[in-house]
Amino acid sequence: MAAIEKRSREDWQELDKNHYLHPFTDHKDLHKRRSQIITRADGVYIYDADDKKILDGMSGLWCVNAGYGRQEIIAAAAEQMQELPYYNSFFQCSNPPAIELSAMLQEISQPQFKRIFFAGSGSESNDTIVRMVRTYWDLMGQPERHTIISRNNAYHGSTVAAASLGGMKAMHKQSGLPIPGIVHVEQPYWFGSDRSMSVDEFGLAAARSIEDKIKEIGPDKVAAFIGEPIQGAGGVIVPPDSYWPEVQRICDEYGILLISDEVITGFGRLGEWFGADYFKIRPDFMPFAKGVTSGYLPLGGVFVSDRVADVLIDKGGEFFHGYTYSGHPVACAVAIANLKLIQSENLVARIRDDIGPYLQQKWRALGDHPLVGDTRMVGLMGALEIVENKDTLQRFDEKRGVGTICREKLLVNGVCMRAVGDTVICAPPFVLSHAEADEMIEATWKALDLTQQALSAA
Ligand code: PXG
Repeated sequence: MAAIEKRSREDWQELDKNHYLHPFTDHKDLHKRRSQIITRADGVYIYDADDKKILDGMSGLWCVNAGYGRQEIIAAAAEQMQELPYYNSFFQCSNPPAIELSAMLQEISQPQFKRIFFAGSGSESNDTIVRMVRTYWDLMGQPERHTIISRNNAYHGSTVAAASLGGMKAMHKQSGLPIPGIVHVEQPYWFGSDRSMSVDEFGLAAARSIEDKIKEIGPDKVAAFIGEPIQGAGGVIVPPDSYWPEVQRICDEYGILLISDEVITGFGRLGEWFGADYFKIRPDFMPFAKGVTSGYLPLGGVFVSDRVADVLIDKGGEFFHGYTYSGHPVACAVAIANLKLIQSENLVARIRDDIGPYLQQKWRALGDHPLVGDTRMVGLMGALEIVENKDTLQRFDEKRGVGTICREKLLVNGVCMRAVGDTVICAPPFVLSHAEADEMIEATWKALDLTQQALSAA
């Protein structure tokens, strides 16, 4: 018997409205419109309950990197479910997929990483890091090194610690966050600044806001700095070239731990295995999730550098932290199949040398549209800024919701992207063909035209 009943779109929408509380959703608004029910997917396309075909320009939620319907991944899950669907990694137990995956992850990462801690999501991975960072400094005899520096508008997840690390003001306001010992500095978003400095000057200034904060708090009280190599949920914010080298200098100079949040940028999205490789930084921790399984099953984790892991191991004592699903055998088997597929199809090099440059060039050409004030794309992670005045780069009044209008027009034209304010962002699957890239760009130009028409009609 099939686990899922076949129902009409309307029936699903009614059940959805009555029983399902969605993440990051204004339910009152949703109940007026009803949900878009996605029923199946193949390659880079998703299909809704009316069988409308939509090019998934967001890889689900930045995760379905290998594309949908990959039989190797599906088979790995089914086989592992037959063999051992679950067992825990507590009480001195382990399982082959978790062991194999940890070894495989160290092979594709920088040499300081030999050990992996598994979690179920990116948020859990960042919670793990908060606890591990503070435990590390305790073990080092510096318990006063407690404060973690993050950035405004960062996204590191939704649990209490991860949302505290994040710099989303609205999230903080809703639940009395951040928790103590987490502070925020400037994000390296030149376009969003007053643009009085050159891009590189601005990058240096944004990095030096970390140094200023360290001096303000006291260097002996700062434990770590966390940043996404490119901020994703915040609007695909690509830092100036001057930014990350200066951040690395500051972390080195003050001896603070560097955390590169690779939940979006990990596993190839920028045309290198990790964002840290792309920006040539040497982090002490890398949280990951999403692309490790191409989203086929939930899995997260943390690359822990020898600097930290050696202390945790050598000093002994129990680290009182872990999850039921740490090292879940089926999720780990799926990750192995996914990474093998990315390797055998050379998808990371394909982003660096082929589909990346191809899409980037076309994306840049969208900058000719009268509504577009700026475009940026690294690997397969891009953004365009919608502006009211192309010469002054003046933005629209945010109340007009221009980004959302454009996102809706994109959907009408068969492409799914995200809008962050008036920034339209995309992160398509790694298997995107040239023809599909063309289709994505044509739909975006058309959606921008339709947005312009809607604005002049208003
Ligand atoms: N770090 C980063 C950099 C992320 O992007 C998380 C941590 C948390 O991962 P989990 O698996 O706990 O969700 C994320 C998640 C969006 C959006 O709207 C982005 C994320 C999640 C939900 C929505 O762009 N990123």
